[in-house]
Amino acid sequence: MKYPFPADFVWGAATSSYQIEGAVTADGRGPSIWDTFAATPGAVRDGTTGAEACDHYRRYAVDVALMRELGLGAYRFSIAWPRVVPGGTGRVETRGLDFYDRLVDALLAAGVTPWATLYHWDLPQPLEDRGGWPVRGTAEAFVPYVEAVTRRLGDRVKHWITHNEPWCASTLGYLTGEHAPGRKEPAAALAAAHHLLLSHGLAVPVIRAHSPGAKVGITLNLTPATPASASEADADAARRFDGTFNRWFLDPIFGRGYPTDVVADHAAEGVDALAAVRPGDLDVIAVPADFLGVNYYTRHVARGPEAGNLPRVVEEPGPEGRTDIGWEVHPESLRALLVRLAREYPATPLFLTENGAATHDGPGADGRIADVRRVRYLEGHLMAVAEARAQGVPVRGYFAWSLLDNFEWAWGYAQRFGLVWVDYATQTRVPKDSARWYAAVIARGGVE
Ligand code: IFM
Repeated sequence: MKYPFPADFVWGAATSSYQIEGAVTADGRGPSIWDTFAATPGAVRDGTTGAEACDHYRRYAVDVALMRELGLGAYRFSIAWPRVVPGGTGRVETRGLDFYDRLVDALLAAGVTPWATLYHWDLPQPLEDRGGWPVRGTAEAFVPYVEAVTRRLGDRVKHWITHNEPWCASTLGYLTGEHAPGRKEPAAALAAAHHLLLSHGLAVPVIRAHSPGAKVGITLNLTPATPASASEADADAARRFDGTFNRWFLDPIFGRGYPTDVVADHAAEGVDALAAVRPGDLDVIAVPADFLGVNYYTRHVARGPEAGNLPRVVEEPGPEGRTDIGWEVHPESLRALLVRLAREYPATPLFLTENGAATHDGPGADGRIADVRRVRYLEGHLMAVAEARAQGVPVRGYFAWSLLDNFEWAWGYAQRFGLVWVDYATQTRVPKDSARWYAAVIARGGVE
């Protein structure tokens, strides 16, 4: 085999609560910011919501059976805060916890290790009504929610991820307004990022207290920035993008505080990027974690400002093309990213907690789904992981995004990332060719 992986390598697939569960009013679940946002005209491109999604809340046993069939070693899912604490703070809804209890037991019975993410963007709406992530109280409210979940599941779930992609939750949610709650407030976005990180730091000891021996980490979406040319302006644009996308989250987690160059960029625009930071916060955020989760999809090519504009991301043709969501396919940037992480933030095991491609391929006349481009994408990126490992990078696992086609946020159902096709009208699941291919990779323990 050309690209072998060790026997203890974790082979998984990932999903998130709002994207697959549906059943948004079942068993006492409260509203989340995504229920509100998706119901806002124009917020989601195809006008859909996650109200039904893949109906996983009711069909989880079918989905766990699929995981077993594919030979997955692990399944990364997220827990919906509004199912567990519908009001954001206060009363715990036992029926919400019961669902995750059933799911975890089904996974364990199927030989699939559960990896639970505690926040994948579905903030209880009552907390947004009180200010959302830009308000410190939201970080504080995260702690009792985490305690309720880990008290209930911590005996069986031994892999915990506090947050998924705090860059998206803060920047898309509060700066560009493309995601819930759809606010466009630069200062609020910076405060949101800080409180997301603070809540991570506050949650880690709570998880450890209720889940003895657990491995705890956070997942960042890391997007390498390549300068469009050798010019100084393009190099500086790449530095800025790297600073805001990657280092703004990596550096405080690894105990280095917020990157001073990015703080200075903000100051030059009259913004105090550290306004929400209180004494002691950085120590809380820097709590040692057991691993770093890396979500990688693409790179950005950065070009310097033109006529007073800010630096921007430009589209390069890219030798390997783009997926149907428009993201450049660039596995080499994944290899380089992993090598860089091991060099600049050493001694932390890494897990690819998401990687995948959006392609529209659906069933042919024979019912088969020949998603050739997804297979090529996954193969190229797994080869990049193997190469990074051969260079000494401690990548210990890989989770394909996603197990199922699902609600792709502001795109609605118009983008399909699944290994498994979902017919939303009938809720039928059909494994695509990529699912069969991935099952073979898992069975062999590598890519040929
Ligand atoms: O669907 C999302 C997921 O929720 C977070 N990471 C990126 C995926 C594809 O956009």
